[in-house]
Amino acid sequence: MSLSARQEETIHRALDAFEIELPSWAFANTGTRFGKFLDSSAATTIGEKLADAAQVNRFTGCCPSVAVHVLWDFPEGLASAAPASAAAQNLGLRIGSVSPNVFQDQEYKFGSLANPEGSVRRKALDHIVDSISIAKLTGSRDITPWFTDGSNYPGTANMRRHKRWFEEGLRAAHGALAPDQRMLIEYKPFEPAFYHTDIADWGMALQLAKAAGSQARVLVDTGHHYQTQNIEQIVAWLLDDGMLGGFHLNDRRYADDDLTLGSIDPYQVFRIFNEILFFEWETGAKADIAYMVDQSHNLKPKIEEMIQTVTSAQDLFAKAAVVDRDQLVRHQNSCSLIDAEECLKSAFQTDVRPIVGEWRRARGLAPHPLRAFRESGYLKRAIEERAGHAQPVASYA
Ligand code: RM4
Ligand code: MN
Ligand code: MN
Repeated sequence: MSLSARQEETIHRALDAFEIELPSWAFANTGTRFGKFLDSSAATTIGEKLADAAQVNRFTGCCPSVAVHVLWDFPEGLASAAPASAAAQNLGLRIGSVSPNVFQDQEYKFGSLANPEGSVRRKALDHIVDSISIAKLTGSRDITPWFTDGSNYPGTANMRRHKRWFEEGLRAAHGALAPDQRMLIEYKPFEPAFYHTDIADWGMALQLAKAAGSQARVLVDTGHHYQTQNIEQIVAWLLDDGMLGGFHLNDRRYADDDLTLGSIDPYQVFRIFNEILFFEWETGAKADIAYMVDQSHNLKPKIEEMIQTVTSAQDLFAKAAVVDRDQLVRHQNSCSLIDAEECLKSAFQTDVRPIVGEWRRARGLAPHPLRAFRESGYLKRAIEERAGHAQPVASYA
């Protein structure tokens, strides 16, 4: 399919409106539960993580914010907020979503908001409320709690009581939000709880979001689904109910592998973006969605993997933007199955890279961000400056 001037214009407009938030933890040495391989250019401090994120933004032009994890990035809690914001600002960035951490401390061995011990439930709630205060100081709109609560063996936990503790805890946390803040509730089918997880799927997250209050939404981490699950249908339903808050973008071959977005199944990512753009076309309203990356770059060079991620997301978003909506709806209405499917597929098969390159040029960016980053010499300088202090920092695994 060759592109008309109108389609090119559509791609430009879609990319103008497409911002992606980078995760601070993707620039640090992360790994699997079997260990971490050190990368001598990896960031260890929040300052270094922000500097690396700024490189991604510099070459892609679409990543103005960085998601943070309170315990990993703000060791001094509230006191870390102002310096981190200032550091971000100096780099042309801002601090984005704030993730509380109620899964790492020893007290959380048997859960956080659903711990049978009242004092631990209280501690978890206090930490989430503190995280909301941090988010107020950093000017962050979204709080993104993720919970490991659940159980590992049948008979060891009262699932109904856990559910009620979650309703109670999330409602209390919601009470601390400023009027313009949101709480995005993430779900995950398993790990580290392997028998039952309290917030295991989108239905549970949706129900809890509704119980928590009017500023709560669901966060869809693309890796947190069983194989063959129809993620775009979940997205379509949440959009229709006004309950889709945002994404943690990544890819997976099995589950929660935190691989590079689109590396295993780019058609899946395209279908998700297609549902969002279809919704926007039909309603005439922009979906209020935070697009965040959540990946663990344990083998690839971290900044390069992030540039690869962001440019893949832009390509797939651009492909979704060129779906001929009028034609697709006509085919759907007349049940012309082959024509409808071919209409969708021809957009996916379109080579949008020249137009995405044009979009970059028009904004003063290099047409090939990865190449331009490699030519900048930043990585070499980072390795020299950081040599000797590369170490695994607190993060997953
Ligand atoms: C979880 C989930 C959360 C992330 C943690 C570290 O699997 O994806 O978003 O914060 O990992
Ligand atoms: Mn996630
Ligand atoms: Mn995950």
